[in-house]
Amino acid sequence: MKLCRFKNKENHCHGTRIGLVNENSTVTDLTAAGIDKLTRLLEAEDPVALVGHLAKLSLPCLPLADIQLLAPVGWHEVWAAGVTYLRSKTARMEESDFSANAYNRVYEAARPEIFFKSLPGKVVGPGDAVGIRRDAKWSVPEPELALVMNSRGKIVGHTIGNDMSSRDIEGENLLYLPQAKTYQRSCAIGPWIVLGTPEAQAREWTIKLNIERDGKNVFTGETSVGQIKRRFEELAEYLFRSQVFTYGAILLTGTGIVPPDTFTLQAADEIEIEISGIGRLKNSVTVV
Ligand code: DO4
Ligand code: MG
Repeated sequence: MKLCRFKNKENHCHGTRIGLVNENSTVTDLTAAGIDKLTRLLEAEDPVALVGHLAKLSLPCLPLADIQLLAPVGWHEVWAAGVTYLRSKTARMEESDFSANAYNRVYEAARPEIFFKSLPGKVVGPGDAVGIRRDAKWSVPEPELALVMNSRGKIVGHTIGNDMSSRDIEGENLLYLPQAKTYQRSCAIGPWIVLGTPEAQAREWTIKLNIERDGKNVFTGETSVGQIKRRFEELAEYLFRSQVFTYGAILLTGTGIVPPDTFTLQAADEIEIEISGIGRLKNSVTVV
């Protein structure tokens, strides 16, 4: 079951709506049944059963082509786990002058690396532009599986996240991590939330990254969710320790795809992230 936030392309006066994406490329408008926020579904005792019930009602249905998908982030703060893949650990150890050991230690430690990524209102949705910092020389996308948790810390769904990063700024000094990670347009999420997939099944999914420049492919990479070192519930449990998320939270689970060191994003590049059990998140690149 795929849940989205959308706007009707034709009629903007209806504002943001919540939808169920169907197999035949249509969207059932759940807002017509009084669902005006994603949290109304994600906070339910059994979101899959509730959406299943709503799907049987006679509700308006629109072609996907006629709507604009928005980031499926209501009032959720976005956080990110790091160094959860061996690939991320080794790339970061190489790029960093004197903090290399910190990555090694956190990869092995009981406590994961978790950092704040974005306020909900600042997340970029499908089709919108992600940003590269104008003071960075080495910028990359980080294609990541995102866990969607309700206010009780329960993982209720999955979506795709792009944890945009300035590698030269992080590599210069680990204390610059918030500047390398959190800036205007540094986080994209979408295209929708897939409900109710057990972890064992999500671990079978593959993640692919494609980057195009002037219509030509300049990077392709692939990894598997199964290579994430930590269990999803372990990450969720650490995020919710001594924290309250009134509307739930989204947690990016780390990257396992790192382009070669000679690669940096440029304005007008097109990034496509595909996760096999979810779909595709596409964004262009702009300098911020
Ligand atoms: O340690 C810095 C950030 C790590 C990260 O974002 C990742 O591994 O995906
Ligand atoms: Mg990351």
